[in-house]
Parts: sequence; C-alpha cells; structure tokens
Amino acid sequence: MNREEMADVLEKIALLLELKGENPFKVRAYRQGAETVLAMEGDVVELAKNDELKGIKGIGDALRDKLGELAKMGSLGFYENLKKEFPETVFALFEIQGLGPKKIKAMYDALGVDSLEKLKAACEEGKVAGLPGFGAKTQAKILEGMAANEKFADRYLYGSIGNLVEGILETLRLHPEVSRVAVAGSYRRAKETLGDLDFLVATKEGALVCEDFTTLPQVDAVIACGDTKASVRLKNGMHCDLRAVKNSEFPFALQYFTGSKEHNVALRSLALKKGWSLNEYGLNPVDDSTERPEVFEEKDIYRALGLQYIEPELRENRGEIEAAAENKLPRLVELMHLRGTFHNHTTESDGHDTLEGMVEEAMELGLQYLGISDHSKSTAFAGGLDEERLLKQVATIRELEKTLGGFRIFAGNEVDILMDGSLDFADEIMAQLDFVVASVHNFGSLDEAAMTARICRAMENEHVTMLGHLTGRLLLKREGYVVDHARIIDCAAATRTVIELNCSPMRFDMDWRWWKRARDKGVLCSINPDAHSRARLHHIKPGVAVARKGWLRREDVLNTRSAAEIETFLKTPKWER
Ligand code: DGT
Ligand code: CA
Ligand code: CA
Ligand code: ZN
Repeated sequence: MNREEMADVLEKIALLLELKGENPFKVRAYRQGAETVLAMEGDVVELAKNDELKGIKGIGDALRDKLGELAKMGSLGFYENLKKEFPETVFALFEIQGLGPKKIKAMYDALGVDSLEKLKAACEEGKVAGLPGFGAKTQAKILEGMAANEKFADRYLYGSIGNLVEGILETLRLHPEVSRVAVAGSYRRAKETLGDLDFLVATKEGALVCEDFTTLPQVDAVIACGDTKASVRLKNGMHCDLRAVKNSEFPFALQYFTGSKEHNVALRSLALKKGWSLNEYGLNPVDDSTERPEVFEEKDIYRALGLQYIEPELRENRGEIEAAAENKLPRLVELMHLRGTFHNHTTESDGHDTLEGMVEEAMELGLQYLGISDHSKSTAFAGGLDEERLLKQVATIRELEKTLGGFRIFAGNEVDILMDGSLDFADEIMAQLDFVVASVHNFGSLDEAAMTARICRAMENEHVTMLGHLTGRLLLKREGYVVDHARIIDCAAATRTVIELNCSPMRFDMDWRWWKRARDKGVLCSINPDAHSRARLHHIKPGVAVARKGWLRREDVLNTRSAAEIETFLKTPKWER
C-alpha cells in the first residue's frame, strides 16, 4: 500500500457514496481526504500504520481509522463491502467527460447502466434521451465523450508521471550490473502525452537486468522478457519497455530511442550525405575511406555529424537540425532560472490549501515570490470572489507579506473574460491588484472568429497582465476551443500582454508548437502551475520542460525575473513594458 493507492481508495469511496446518493458532506470529506493524502508531508503510510495521523487538517476521525486499517491490513472492509454493491465496471463511467455522479446515478437507477457497454447501448437505443433532465443533446454529448475516451484510451499525461519515472530510474541505477541508465522516448522529449515509457540501461548482464526489471514493485504484468529487452505493463496501466545494451552501444541506443522518429529520419539522411550510416548500434562509414568517430556520449554523435548538441525536447524535426548546423540553437530556459510563479489558487476560491500553505510551499521550492489569483465572481461554481472579498484578500496578502522576511506575494486575480470580451471586474478594482490573469471559463463553443475577438478584446485592457490557458483544452479529455492562435499571438505582441504556459498536466496551454512564433514576436511567457494545492506548485518542473520544447530561453520567460524586476515590470504602464 503506498500513498497513491491509499488516495485512490478514498477517491473511489467518494464516487460510490455519490452513486448511492449519500450526504454530500460525507462525499466531500473522502475526496478532500484523498487530496490531503497525496499532498501531505511525511510518510503518510507509516504515520497511518502507527496511528499518528491525529491533528492533520483534512483528515477527520472516521477517515483516520480507515486509513489506519488500509495501511495496516492492505485493504479496507468498508470499501470492500461498498464495492460489492456495484459491479467493478461502474468506475469507467466516471472517466467520461461531462458525466457527473448525478447523471450516472439517474441512469443506473432507471436503466441499470453500470458499464460503458450498457451506457453505449442505452444511448444508441435513445433510452438516455428519454430520461427526465437528459434529452437528445445530453445523449449526444455522452456519446461524444465516450468516443473521445476511446480515442485517448492508451495515452497518459506527461506532467503526472514524473515520480513514477524517477522511481524506476532510481532503482535501475542501484542495480550492481548496470553502468548507465536513461529514460528515452516521448518522456525524455517532454511530449504532453505519452504512449509508453522507454528505459535504457548499459550492462554486460542483459538477461539478468531484464529479469530483475520485471520484478519491480511498479510492475503489474510481464509481457515479454529476453536478453536485451523486457516489456511490462505498469500498475497505472502504462506499457513500459526496457532495453539492455552494451556500454559502447549506449549513446547510439539513447539517441535512437529518444526519437522522435521524424528527427531520427532526418538525422540519418544527414549522416548518409556525410558518408555515415547511423542506427541504434553505431555510426559507421558507408565505405572504408573514412575513420569511425569516437563516441562515448550522445553529444559525440551530434558533434561527429557537424551539429551542435540538440536538447531532447527539441527533437521533433521542426527546424532543430538546420539550426544546429548553423550553430543557432537557443540556450533553453532551466528550472533553476525560475524565481517565482503566478496564477495560483487558495481556499478563498477552489484551491485546497490556504494562502499561508501555498506561500510556505513556494518558499520551500526556493522561490522569491508567489502570485495569487483566485477566481472572479462569474466563476461561481469555483467559489469566485466578488469585489468585497477580493479587496479583503488583497489586504490580507499585504499583511501576511510583512511577516515573511522579504518573500513577496503578488496579489492578483484570475478574472473571467465574459462572453463579449469584457472583464468580470471594473477597471478601478483591477487597478488595485498587482496583476491580472484573464481567462475564458464559459461559452467555449463560440466559433473561431468570435472566440478570437473576445480574447483579443480582453488583452486590450491595460490591467490584463497575462492571458490564462489560451484554449481551455483538457488533454486526453476535451479539445480546446477553436481560436486563431496566430492572431492572438499578434494581439499579445501589440498589447504587451504576457501569455501563460499553464503547466497543469492536463493543460500545457498554450501548446508548445506555438511558442517559438510567440517568442519571435517578442511575446513573454509566464510558466504558471495554476496550482489548486501546495503539491501542484511542483508542476513548474514539467512546465519548464515543455517551455524548452517550445524553444524558450531564459529571457523569454517572465518568471525568471527577480522579485524586484517583477515589481518594476508590473508598475510600468502596460504599453511601455
Ligand atoms: P510514444 O511512446 O507514442 O509517446 O512516442 P515515442 O516517441 O516514445 O515512440 P516509441 O515508444 O514508439 O519509440 C521510441 C523511439 O524509438 C521513437 O521516438 C523513435 C524510435 N523509433 C521507434 N520506431 C522507429 C522507426 O520505425 N523508425 C525510426 N527512425 N525510429 C523509431
Ligand atoms: Ca514511448
Ligand atoms: Ca516504446
Ligand atoms: Zn486558474
């Protein structure tokens, strides 16, 4: 039983209780408990085992006993009994976008829908449309959501599996027969979604290492295991390959299996032009006239081909090879360059941690400042603040800041962009804030022209510092709204509006494919975690990787600036920035 598994049980209890129509407060307690288990400091499993969870906020008495039982016994009677009331297949229903517990319960009660198959059949027979409160439109939406799920079924979010990957790397590194270890593939390239994981080791004992790999605690099932390759399914459902190569082959294998395929194809044809044949085992002269280059590391391969080293994030065959040949690759932003971060929520709106908690975590991350931007009044479902609560929060922030020994809190708000592109707060309210993130949260189905005009109009406001999650996409769940990226980038450049790289793992929005263009037009990026809890502040790490994928340098990223520089930036009238 580990932290994730414990949280998962609580989350599932919440779902089942909802389905039973239990008291919403009880449901919420379990859901919040799951968040707390994931986010809290210390070894929560050990603490639960020793009955030491007393006094932890977000975990009440009833929950504490259940966590204790889970940690000690590895299972929970209450949950096992609850599960018996429903078939296992019911959980899949909760994965469908736009389908909440209320609707699931209604279909369960009226039509006996307890699996994806039954749901699909019920929709296709038109029975769902006939239920009170549903209708043809809802039924069509459900079918759409199911189709989207099928399309995305086998992919995973890059930003959510860092700990899993680090854990596997760490174990492989400790293996006595392993000299070099790396993760390759789309993970190394920081692609926003991943098909599978590709690990690589250098060893003389391939068969042994492959065998040991299949016994890792993260492994759920073994698919294949040989002398040079093992394939497994991990407990989170992901497919995962390990390749074991000789130390001398390691750089070539790492280069090859990092991909992308398109990058490799282009690199191989460049090699051929220079008289080399490049593959996963080596770089060999096509005829005997040239000498074999000395390659110890991946860098040596690029050097042998007359190229600057190309960082993995850039390897998508989008101009990186040409730039490397001319020595024109950008020097990419790094995590250690970040001095602070904007766009974070607290318990004032829909965050799970208090202002103090968020600040504490930011300080622990080594940042100099934190930007707070809770939701505005129109986003009522997320507890959006009205003018009075907002100004009170600003005052609280100013007071708290005095006690922090120089750590800065910038007081802002995530102000809703209303349907016509006007903003949720009047100018004189926004003028009292340090910064404003303007975001679209509703009317996502406007057509491209209307949506683009709406966003541009918001950016024209002098108080709007930055644009939040440009398309509103939820990776693997929901496409973003259709916008004219090029026009929005031009408009950001003209109005000196920063665009955020929202690095919540489901978003990474604006998409990395647009950042080079924005950068070249002088648009600044802000790497924003949109954190709704302390733990999620850590998403700035994958955020930096995705910013690198967008060719961004330190100077292109606003939050690489010091607190003092930010202060000056925010005080300068927008048009003069
Ligand atoms: P994924 O797993 O779908 O997120 O994407 P990748 O890029 O990790 O793809 P994967 O796991 O199928 O293969 C890992 C790398 O191996 C890939 O990025 C490039 C290399 N590779 C795989 N198949 C081919 C191929 O047919 N030709 C070339 N040139 N490279 C390949
Ligand atoms: Ca892969
Ligand atoms: Ca693979
Ligand atoms: Zn937000």
